[in-house]
Amino acid sequence: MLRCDIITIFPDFFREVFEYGIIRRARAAGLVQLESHDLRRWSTDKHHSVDDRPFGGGEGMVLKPEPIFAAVKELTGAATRRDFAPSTRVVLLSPQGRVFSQQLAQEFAQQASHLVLICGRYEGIDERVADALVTDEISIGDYVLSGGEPAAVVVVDALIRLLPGAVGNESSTANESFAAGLLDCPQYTRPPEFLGLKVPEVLLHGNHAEIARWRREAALKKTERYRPDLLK
Ligand code: 9D3
Repeated sequence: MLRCDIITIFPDFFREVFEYGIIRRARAAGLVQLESHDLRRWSTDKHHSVDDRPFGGGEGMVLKPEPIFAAVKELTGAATRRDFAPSTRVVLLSPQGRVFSQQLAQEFAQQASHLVLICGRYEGIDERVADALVTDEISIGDYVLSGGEPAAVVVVDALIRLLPGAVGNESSTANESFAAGLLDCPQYTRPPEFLGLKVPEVLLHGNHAEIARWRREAALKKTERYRPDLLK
């Protein structure tokens, strides 16, 4: 059983998103326990503040260290990174992180028993969180989100489907496009002609060798067009 705790100022953001498809089934089957936690629960001042003005001046607010350290301590039992169990990963979702990948999803799925995801907001997070608490600082790509919450959903989704038993056919996760280094080939279903658009003739007959050749070619063409970086 993988335990996955999300620390956020918008816990309701996650209410429905984990209630569909593979994630819902994985939860119901007891493969993963998912919970989102309101960071304000660990704020100690009377205004329940979780942020403050940046030292040195500048725009916006910075998430304070104390509530985040307190949250991670309660959830993991350890005050800093030094004392985490090796199977505990504390992930900070931030634009400054290394870019998430299928390889990292696989590493988490294989090695982690407890994942704590910290969602950033505002202009940033006090860097002592990254220095002393976080085991992995992760971005999901080079575009600007308003916070770490959508990124946490992406990481959790990619990871859960890799847990043994989460996806019906075990070999289908190993076979996936990124694992193979190519994009998927185009797929078609009935009807063979729709709005004058035809399904490639070769797929309509049962020549499996020819179909396999066509699919490899088509996957290569798609990859060359959209993701030439994968071919290098
Ligand atoms: C690097 C941009 N920052 C310059 C002042 C501002 C900023 C932009 C967006 C600070 C925080 C955010 C919120 N984004 C995330 O928390 C985030 C994110 C993202 O924006 N893109 C890709 N992956 C991620 S993971 C978390």
